[in-house]
Amino acid sequence: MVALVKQRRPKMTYTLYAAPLSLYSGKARGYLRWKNVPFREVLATRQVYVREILPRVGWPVMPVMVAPDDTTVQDTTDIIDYVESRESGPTIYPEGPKQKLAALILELFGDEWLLIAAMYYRWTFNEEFAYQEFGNALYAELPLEERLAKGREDGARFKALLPLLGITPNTAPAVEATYEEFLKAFDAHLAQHQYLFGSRPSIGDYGLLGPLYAHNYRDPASGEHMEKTAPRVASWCRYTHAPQHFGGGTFVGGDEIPGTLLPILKMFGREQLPILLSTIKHMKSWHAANPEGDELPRAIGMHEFTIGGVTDHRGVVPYHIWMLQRVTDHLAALSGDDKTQAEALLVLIGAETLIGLDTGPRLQRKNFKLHLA
Ligand SMILES: N[C@@H](CCC(=O)N[C@@H](CS)C(=O)NCC(=O)O)C(=O)O
Repeated sequence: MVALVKQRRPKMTYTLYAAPLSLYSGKARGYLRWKNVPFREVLATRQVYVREILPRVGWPVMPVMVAPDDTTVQDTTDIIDYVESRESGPTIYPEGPKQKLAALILELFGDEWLLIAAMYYRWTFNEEFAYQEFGNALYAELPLEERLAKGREDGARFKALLPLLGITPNTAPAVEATYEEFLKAFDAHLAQHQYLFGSRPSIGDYGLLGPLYAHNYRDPASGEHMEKTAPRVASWCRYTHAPQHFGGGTFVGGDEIPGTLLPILKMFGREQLPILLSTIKHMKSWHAANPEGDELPRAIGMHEFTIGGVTDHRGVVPYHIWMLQRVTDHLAALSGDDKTQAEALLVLIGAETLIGLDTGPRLQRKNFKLHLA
């Protein structure tokens, strides 16, 4: 006799609709585990999309979190900030203005720039595994052998996004070279520190965790490569995403930015920042051409970008500017010595353009979509 398993949403805990293969699910899950709040993870199957995600959010995406009072929260940044503002215990936002600045930058770098390497490595070296994983997550109710064919259909839609991310045969060697450079730098940093800023993880660690854990550690061929070339990064993936670990630790004293982080922060200044600046230019033109526009499309055309010295094209994504505005808001709130110190850091990492930057129309998330504020 087969037991009937009822999937009830417990009232006192958070629920995370997520899946093992999902990049941003790994980011949220790692954070919730460290924060040590009670939560249940529910696999985001097709049925769960239909029953929970679509009615709550209006479009298909994961992860989605439902709070104990039934509030729906979508987007990992909003999920983390929602929990941070309601739960006691240590915070993942450093108090030091420089560390907080670097942490916000690295969240953006992980979420949106390392995404390129995450998608490239999954679909170049782990394609069959990924299809099976799509099948296992979305069609968990089907017999194993039927899942692969279904997973192929869904996986193909994600693979088709590669050119929009600027991943082409032309950029592929540069994607590999810049990822190798990142791995080497992060591995060297982890020889000195447990996390980015000491023995406590920050919002920046969780930004990096998405691409590094769910794709580049967990996908078998990429994981093997990481174990070999950057074993400390593989170990960091394990403990940052670990089932339970002490939600404590401290950020290094004196608001110090470990010197070993500078090569990574400089990658942000050199590689990602120019695209963000170009995105702002496009956003301003879009706004001028759509003065009545309110909800933003997910992409507003294509633009030129350069990765590892190779130039190609990719989509213009307004969401990146929503995340950048978190960085510039933090900067704008600083004064006196804090401001001087933060600006000196930006100069050091080649991101001085961020000082006093006009980021274009103000953006906000409303009803799980991006809008002009
Ligand atoms: N910025 C969002 C991104 C979420 C996201 O892109 N999730 C992927 C799975 S890892 C997804 O569901 N994508 C579907 C889509 O974007 O249409 C977050 O931080 O939560």
